[in-house]
Amino acid sequence: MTIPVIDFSKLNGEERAKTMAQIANGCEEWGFFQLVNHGIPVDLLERVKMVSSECYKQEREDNFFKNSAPVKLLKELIDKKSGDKLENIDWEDVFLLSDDNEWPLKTPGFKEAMVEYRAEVKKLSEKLMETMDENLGIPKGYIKKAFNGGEEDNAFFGTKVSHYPPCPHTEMVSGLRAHTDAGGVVLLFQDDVVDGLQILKDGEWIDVQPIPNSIVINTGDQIEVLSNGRYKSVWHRVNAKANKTRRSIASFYNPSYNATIEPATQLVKKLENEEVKFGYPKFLFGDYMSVYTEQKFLPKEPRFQAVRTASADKYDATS
Ligand SMILES: O=C(O)CCC(=O)C(=O)O
Ligand SMILES: [Fe+2]
Repeated sequence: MTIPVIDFSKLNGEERAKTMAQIANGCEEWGFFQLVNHGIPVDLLERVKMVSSECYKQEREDNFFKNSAPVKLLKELIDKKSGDKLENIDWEDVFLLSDDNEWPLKTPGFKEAMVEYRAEVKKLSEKLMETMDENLGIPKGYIKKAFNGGEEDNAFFGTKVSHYPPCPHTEMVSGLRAHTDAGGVVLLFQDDVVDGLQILKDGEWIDVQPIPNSIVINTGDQIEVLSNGRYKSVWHRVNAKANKTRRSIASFYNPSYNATIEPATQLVKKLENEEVKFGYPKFLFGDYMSVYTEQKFLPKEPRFQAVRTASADKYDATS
């Protein structure tokens, strides 16, 4: 079984309806799909691969193996010979690029390529959200507007550059523990050849097959809430590999911390009070993130419950 692969360029031609249906199916039945011909220039993608690998080698790799927490903790565990696994840490090197944080500086061309890439992938995420608006039957621009809290360009757009270094004991630690994503839409530029990402589909872990220069799309908890459960966020994880380094660059289009998230009114039938209690909550995304930070690797339902309780005095839950 493999996740759907969708030719995004067909959205503009005769096959628009079919492509929209494929995207709807990807969102509803899978929560994950891959886009090919997505419009991000291949030469830019090639530069992004080059500068991120270079940056990892020059500025990160040494430190990972000499000083990082997962390396130290794994070594301690091996010395103990207890047969335990490392449950609370991931075998990854990761840093975040946003509009207002510090970026790695030493790798020539890194900043230029990543600024360009982030602009392209942000454009793609906005196009994609419009296809979701249309498929859900909500007004064009609804998701973007909700995530921006009604203001222009207020959403959070972050790019997480990850490397999963070779691991001497893949049975003792995960590359990235299973989770659903907190935010909106995630656009992942994964390694051309080294696999490792898996999603949980009908109770089974299946590989997200690498396709060079494709972009893997998945939706987070906020799209689940906004779509009133039509587009469910899906569990995924990364397995550590023994002999290879895997690169992945995940860009997140997330709500701003002060955006209010709730199911779109068009998607909510008039509910009885009891049902309202068990439906999706209404909350500030910042409040959700306070819960998520503590509970990222746990099921999402208790997170929705916790943020409902935390928000009860801000919003009347029955209105
Ligand atoms: O590295 C990957 O392939 C997935 C990363 C991921 O799931 C995340 O950053 O939330
Ligand atoms: Fe994720």
